Amino acid sequence: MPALEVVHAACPHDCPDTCAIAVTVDGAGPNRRAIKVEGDAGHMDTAGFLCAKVSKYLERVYDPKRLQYPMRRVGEKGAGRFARISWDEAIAEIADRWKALIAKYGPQCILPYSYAGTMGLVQGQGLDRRFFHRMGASLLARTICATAGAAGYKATIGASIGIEARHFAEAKLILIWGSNPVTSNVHLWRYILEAKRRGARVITIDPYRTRTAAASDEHLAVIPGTDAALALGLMRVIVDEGLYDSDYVARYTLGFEALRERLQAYPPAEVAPVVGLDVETIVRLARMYAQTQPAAIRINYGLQRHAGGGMAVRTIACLPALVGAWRHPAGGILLSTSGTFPLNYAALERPDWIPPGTRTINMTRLGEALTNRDEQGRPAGLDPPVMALYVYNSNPAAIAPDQCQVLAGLRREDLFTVVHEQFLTDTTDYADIVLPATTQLEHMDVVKPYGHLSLMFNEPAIPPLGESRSNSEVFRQLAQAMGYTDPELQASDEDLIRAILDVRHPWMEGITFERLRAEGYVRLNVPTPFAPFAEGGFFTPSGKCEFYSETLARQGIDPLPTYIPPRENVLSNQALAARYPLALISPPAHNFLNSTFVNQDSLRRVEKEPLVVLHPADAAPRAITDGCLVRVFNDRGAFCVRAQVSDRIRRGVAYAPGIWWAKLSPDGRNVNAVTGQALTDLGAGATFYDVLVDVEPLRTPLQKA
Ligand SMILES: Nc1nc2c(c(=O)[nH]1)N[C@H]1C(S)=C(S)[C@@H](COP(=O)(O)OP(=O)(O)OC[C@H]3O[C@@H](n4cnc5c(=O)[nH]c(N)nc54)[C@H](O)[C@@H]3O)O[C@H]1N2
Ligand SMILES: Nc1nc2c(c(=O)[nH]1)N[C@H]1C(S)=C(S)[C@@H](COP(=O)(O)OP(=O)(O)OC[C@H]3O[C@@H](n4cnc5c(=O)[nH]c(N)nc54)[C@H](O)[C@@H]3O)O[C@H]1N2
Ligand code: SF4
Ligand SMILES: [Mo]
Repeated sequence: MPALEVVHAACPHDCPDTCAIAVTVDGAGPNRRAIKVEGDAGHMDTAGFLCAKVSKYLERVYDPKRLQYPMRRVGEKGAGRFARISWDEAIAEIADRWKALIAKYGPQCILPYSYAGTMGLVQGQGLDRRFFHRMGASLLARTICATAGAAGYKATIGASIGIEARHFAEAKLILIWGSNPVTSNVHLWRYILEAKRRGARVITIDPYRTRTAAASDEHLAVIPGTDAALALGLMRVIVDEGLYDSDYVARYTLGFEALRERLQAYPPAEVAPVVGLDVETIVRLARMYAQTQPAAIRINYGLQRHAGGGMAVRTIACLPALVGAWRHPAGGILLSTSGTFPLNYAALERPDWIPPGTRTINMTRLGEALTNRDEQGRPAGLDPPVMALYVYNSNPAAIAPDQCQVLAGLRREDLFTVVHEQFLTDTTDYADIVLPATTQLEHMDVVKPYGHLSLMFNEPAIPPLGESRSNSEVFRQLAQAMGYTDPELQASDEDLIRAILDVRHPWMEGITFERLRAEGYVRLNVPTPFAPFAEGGFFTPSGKCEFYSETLARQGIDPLPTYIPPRENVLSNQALAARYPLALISPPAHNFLNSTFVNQDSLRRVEKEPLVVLHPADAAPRAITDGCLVRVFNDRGAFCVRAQVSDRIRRGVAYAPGIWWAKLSPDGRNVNAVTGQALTDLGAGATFYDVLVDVEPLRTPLQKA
């Protein structure tokens, strides 16, 4: 019997933690099997444990429902009926259809659609980018998650760089702001618990009493989308009471006087009703924040899924400089660490191949792009129209906003849709051709985390299951079939990793392919302890923390922090609120990762079924009782779920954790039936949590859509 072998892997999921995984494998050749996945104890930040989801990764890899061979549609679109075909047939058919469409409409009629099914750089943004750039296909703006916050953070700080996760353990005050680390960043939570043990105070700002909020010292249940107003109110108190760090402000910030002026518009008494907290709480929080050092803020993407999401992140990101929190490694703010990695994306993706003038389609507006109609039904004027869609690393039929319009687009008979997937998802149901994809155990990759500072190597542990192929392998074959002879389109996965690492930067010194592969993960050569802005050195044009941003001014955007109310909110849109009085948010479920894992029986059993949580005071007048089936609706659509009546949610807000597969939901629709395609102020991002709805008990028998 051959000895067991342990292989270095890295979690591919869209989660800040990017855990180091040790995979135990048994056997050799085609019979090689993975028999255990566990956290790699050698990695400091991920600490040898995996979350509830990925500790069950082998169930996913060996799930009998895994796609094993290519298929062609035999039923109508949406029915999900397919017949097996060979890879040769599949690739030839795709290339023939694309060539014919390109001849008639030009290459921009082809739209790639992908997001973060895998965060691996090779399988997520390597040959796919090269291939579609070479083709001249429409570009996709990948805005569905984080662009608003990234743009807002950039305006203030200059780059996605912040407190290193491990330093949270040394903070004395931690604000967890629009973030639920117990669920979505559990390895940071470990450091926060350590800080708590050492006496830190932890305050969570969230409309819902999440697991994180419940385990915090204090929970402030704000009204969704109002965080910028809260941050401005806090700054007003800090400045009025002279609690700011005048030395840090003078040396390392830009625009303090203009900010001081702006704060005149945000006295706590006016902020309080907007954010739904009382004046005393705002004043107390401001004093505590300014007077407790080091103070760490963890913001995440939850609070930027609103009309003013970019400005909200920009505004909150001003706080640490105002009080000089950055002086200490455990002081400051963390949104994402991704800007700390100076990788060679240009070599990986070859943006220089994009034909000049190529259009960009915003993935958040997929419904509009596929139907060539805007949300009001007017012609959207896309010329050429989108005639072919190639989906990989994403499940847009479940995760994209304005589901009714997305599905109307996917149902088009004249749209040629290819979906490369591990499972038969909501999206594959609309595919003309389905291709089987490998999982993380079956392909090579390097993953760049956004919650810590190590680059992670993923060694293939087992051969591909059935006939499944990795994303990069499929693009190599498509390139051949399309007659694209560029050697760059036949690059191996190893070549691609070497291209990414080909940079000269002190933080990357000594980080080679060989070393990554041998060690499994390597921390960037950043100074230790990492206190990036202790003495200024921000990545903004001025090198300072920019309270005033000339860059924004030049784009015609307010150069100062400001509060942009949600589009759909009881104060800012009273006409709509009269018909749909409840603000709906749909953050991550604990046991799913976006729509991934919803079809994994053991995890779905824990989540039980899709639900909406309502406050007792909102449920009672609607005759909604705990456990009854309800219909959640607005002008865009409706979906049916079970109601949970609980004071965990603040009054006036409904909470529907996502992202269930529509076909595994009571009426064949999920929460994205009511979300919209409107974009954020900065970064053109999605506004998933900027939604008004009403909820009613289900009166008619359920019907599957
Ligand atoms: N278990 C699990 N982990 C995940 C995911 C998952 O689906 N499941 N998804 C992954 C992905 S793709 C991402 S982007 C991250 C997201 O991670 P987070 O950004 O942490 O995710 P959200 O849950 O969207 O937002 C966090 C909290 O913000 C609250 N919130 C919503 N709107 C507002 C607001 O306006 N103001 C304030 N203060 N709070 C608000 C929500 O109630 C939620 O508890 O998580 C990743 N990790
Ligand atoms: N209502 C609402 N909607 C939301 C959100 C919300 O909070 N509320 N969150 C939004 C956010 S933050 C995000 S990031 C998006 C996430 O949206 P997506 O990035 O689409 O994420 P998933 O739903 O996890 O779907 C990823 C798919 O990729 C597949 N996949 C995994 N690995 C591979 C691979 O190697 N190759 C191929 N070809 N496929 C692979 C998986 O099987 C899975 O079906 O959803 C957004 N939608
Ligand atoms: S999903 Fe996040 S916490 Fe879970 S194993 Fe992956 S990186 Fe770690
Ligand atoms: Mo996300």
